[in-house]
Amino acid sequence: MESTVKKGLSRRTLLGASAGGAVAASAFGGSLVMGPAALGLGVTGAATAMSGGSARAAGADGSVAPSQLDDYYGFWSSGQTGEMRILGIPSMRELMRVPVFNRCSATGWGQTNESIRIHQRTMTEKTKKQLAANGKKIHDNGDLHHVHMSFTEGKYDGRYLFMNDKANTRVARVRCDVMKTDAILEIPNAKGIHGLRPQKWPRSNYVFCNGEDEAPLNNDGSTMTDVSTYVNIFTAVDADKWEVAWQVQVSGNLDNCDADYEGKWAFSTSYNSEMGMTLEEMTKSEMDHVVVFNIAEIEKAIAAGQYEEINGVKVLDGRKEAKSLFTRYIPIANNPHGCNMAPDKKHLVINGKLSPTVTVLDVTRFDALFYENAEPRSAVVAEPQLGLGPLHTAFDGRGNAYTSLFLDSQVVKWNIDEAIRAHAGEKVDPIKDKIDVHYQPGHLKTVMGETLDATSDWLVCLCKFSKDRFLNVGPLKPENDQLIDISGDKMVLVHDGPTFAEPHDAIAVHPSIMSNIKSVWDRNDPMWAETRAQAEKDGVNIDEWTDEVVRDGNKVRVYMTSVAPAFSVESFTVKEGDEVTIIVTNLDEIDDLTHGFTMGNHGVAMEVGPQQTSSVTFVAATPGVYWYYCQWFCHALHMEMRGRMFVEPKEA
Ligand code: CUK
Ligand code: CUA
Ligand code: CA
Repeated sequence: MESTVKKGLSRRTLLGASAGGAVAASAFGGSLVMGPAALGLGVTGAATAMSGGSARAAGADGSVAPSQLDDYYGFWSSGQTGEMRILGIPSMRELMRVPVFNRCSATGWGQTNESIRIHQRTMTEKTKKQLAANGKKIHDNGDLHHVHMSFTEGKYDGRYLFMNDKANTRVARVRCDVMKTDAILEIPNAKGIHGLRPQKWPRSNYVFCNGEDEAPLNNDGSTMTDVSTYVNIFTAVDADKWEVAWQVQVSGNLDNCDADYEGKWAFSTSYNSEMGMTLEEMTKSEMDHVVVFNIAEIEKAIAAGQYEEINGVKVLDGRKEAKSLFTRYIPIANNPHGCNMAPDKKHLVINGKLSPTVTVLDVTRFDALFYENAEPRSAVVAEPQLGLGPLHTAFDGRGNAYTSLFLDSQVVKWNIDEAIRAHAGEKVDPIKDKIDVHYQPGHLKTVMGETLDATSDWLVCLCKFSKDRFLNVGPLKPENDQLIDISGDKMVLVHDGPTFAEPHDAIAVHPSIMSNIKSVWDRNDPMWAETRAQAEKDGVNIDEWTDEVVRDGNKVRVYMTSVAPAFSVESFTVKEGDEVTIIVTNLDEIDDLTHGFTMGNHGVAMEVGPQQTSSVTFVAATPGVYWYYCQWFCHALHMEMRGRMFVEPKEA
């Protein structure tokens, strides 16, 4: 096997070969990439091979040999953990965690001055007040459901990743060059940002954000139980400035969203067109709807000043009764969920959830929805019955769709074109295959399946329950992100990947798109621009060896540099109650040489990457000697990379 790898045989061929035997590998040579299905191995065969625990299991489980790189980056949401994760596909190895809305003990995200500034930049006065009442400066939790990359002309462009925080009504942006959060935006007026998607064409000028929860616009307690005062808000965020571009008030709530490949439309599912407040009320109607947003009409009205400014944001009225040109409402079977635009540029799939169907809409018919007396369901071109609990749909590069069936614990593969022909009366069965997954799947993702680069390689299915699939770790079990080979006619399950609470969604991106990713920070990075400005005021050059303690009333700023295995400052003295800021610049410029700064017994720790500046502020506690140390193992003398803070009594 080792030698075949060296001959340039792709791992995928090996995967097929491992199931069919080494002979098959040599028979097919290094020239073709073939999935297990193409080699005549069905679902049952793969299951047997794995449960049999044969010697081939390692090869068949999607694993990648030590030192070999994965074929794709996977960007994972983490749900209530509030971070973004990077996994390798197909190995499903977790490569990195990027803190976004959460407080990170390792990197100091949510504690360093640089990260707190990013958190606070767009925070509303109301939120500041609410946080202060709880003795906090920032929200350090989040519920991150959806991660999406920025687009240029329908394809991922490797600039940014965008994501939502359902818990605290925020959205965030991660820079792909350093994989750090660089902007967080609290969205006014809306409540509970859930669905989030970037504009695909001509580029991601907007990030579309769905407000899921209904609440009074002026949510100041003056009206609370009168549901007629509740609103729901759709938001377009300016992806470059990271501020709200405009909002549209809608009828019913908003769940998931997507955008087309022409830059004309955005669309959102609504499960509560009833405006119900109880489960019974929210599921009462036979039909809910999809809202179609007309971007050109909205932009025209904004430019013409036809908006109302509410809490500093331009808001348009797109409710049904307003009869505007901003929106149209397409009736869809009760409580739909996923909203997925196909890479054929034409078809939008709405997933039924309570209905066993998905509804296929032809977006080229959306213009006609705005004609007088238009039939609201005229864009429906198929409604295949797929199974119980359809939640989300992914696409390959061959016109097929893959829909998760939450209640059936299955993924169903179906053909879009055949579904449309069947809807038109032709005798054709669009369902191509079904596979059991373990268990209760939510999102599922193909490689770049939400772009014009959709491939027919892998499918990742994010299951909500793992039950018996892993060693029991107590009442709280991991989720199970399963890797499925979709290169052949039949889907083949190849790997179980346990994940912690609770990735909802993921995308897979080819490494060629990530070519601007850095290993060492640029000294002029904007991340610490304000820290640099303060240093300049203090007359300190943070680009060079520094060892300065600046006293400014009861504020003390300690400037130090780190070069393995030492900090430039071996000790410093402050007084009890002083507000101490530590500014560390890592002068090492070697790949992977990260230092850290931990102040003992003060709950303070931060990452300082190669050529990075990080700073943290805390109040010196009770008098005594406190050791600080580097918490990233950086050198043979890493343990010795430490120093002392002397805290003198106040009246000394
Ligand atoms: S939602 Cu979680 S499974 Cu928040 Cu994308 Cu459908
Ligand atoms: Cu520097 Cu450990
Ligand atoms: Ca409903």
